[in-house]
Amino acid sequence: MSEQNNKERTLIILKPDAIQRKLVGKIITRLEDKGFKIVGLKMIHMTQELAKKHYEAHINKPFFDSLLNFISSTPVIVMVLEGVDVVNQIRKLVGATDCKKADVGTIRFDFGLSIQNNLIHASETVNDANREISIFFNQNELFDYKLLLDEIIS
Ligand code: FUP
Repeated sequence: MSEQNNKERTLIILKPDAIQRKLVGKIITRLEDKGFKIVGLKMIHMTQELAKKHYEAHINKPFFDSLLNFISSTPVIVMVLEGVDVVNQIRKLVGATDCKKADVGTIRFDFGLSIQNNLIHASETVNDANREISIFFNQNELFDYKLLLDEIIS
C-alpha cells in the first residue's frame, strides 16, 4: 500500500493569543511549509459549550476555568490538516505545552510565552483528532481534493 493511502487528519486551533498578536499568517505559513494539505478552515466563536467538549479531559483540572475564559475571549481559527502521519508530525512542529520548555524551532518556542498562552492546539492522537474534528466541522465543510504534490511524493 502506498503511504498516500494511509492519510490522517488533525485538528488545529489558533488560539486567542495568536489572534491578538497577529500571528495567524505566520503560524499557518509554518503549517503549510511542512507540506500538509488544508482540508478545512474557518473562524468561530469558541462558546463555553464547545470549549467544554473539546477540553473534556481537563474539566476537573485547577487551570480549567482560566483556560475556558482564555479560549473564549476572542474568536479562534479552526483548521483541519491532512497527510501521512500528520498528527505526530504536527505535534512535533508545535512543541511542548509550556512554551518555555518547547524545543527551539517549534512554533510554541519561537512565538509563545507561557503554558496557557501557547498559541496553538494540535490533536494528540488520531482518535482525539477524529473526535475533535467532529466537534468543530460538519462533513460539508471538509474538502477532498488533489494536490499535485501528492502525485510526486512517495
Ligand atoms: P497540549 O496537548 O500540549 O495542547 O496540552 P494539554 O492538552 O495538556 O493542555 C491543554 C491546554 O490546557 C494547554 F494548551 C494549555 C492549558 N494548560 C494550562 O493552562 N495549564 C496547565 O498546567 C496545563 C495545560
